[in-house]
Amino acid sequence: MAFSNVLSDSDVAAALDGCKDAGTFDHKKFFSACGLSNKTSDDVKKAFAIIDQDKSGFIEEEELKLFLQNFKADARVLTDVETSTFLKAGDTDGDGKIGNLFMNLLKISIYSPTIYLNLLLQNM
Ligand SMILES: [Ca+2]
Repeated sequence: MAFSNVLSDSDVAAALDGCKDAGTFDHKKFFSACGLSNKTSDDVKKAFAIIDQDKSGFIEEEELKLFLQNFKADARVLTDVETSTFLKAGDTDGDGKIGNLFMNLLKISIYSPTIYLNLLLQNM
């Protein structure tokens, strides 16, 4: 399991259960339920690297669509609407993909001072 070093199995199961029906995915809820919101920026970077399957340094629309399958192989594919909402939430510069993280999403959903500080430092 790709995320087993970063997240607990029961948190992941709960997060997936919360969005098992098409149209119910909400990234803020998901990040919070799976525990990613409380992780250090190193762990978030690891998560980003897992989701960025082709290692392009960005999370593209196709990768977002398969987002849930990174957590569980037989999880559902996100709907087009869910994918585009998710993409817009993280695509701060409007280039159609999520780069400078993922952390942008986490910043919105939690405001962890540690993560935010690290993000600022990286961008200096
Ligand atoms: Ca990619």
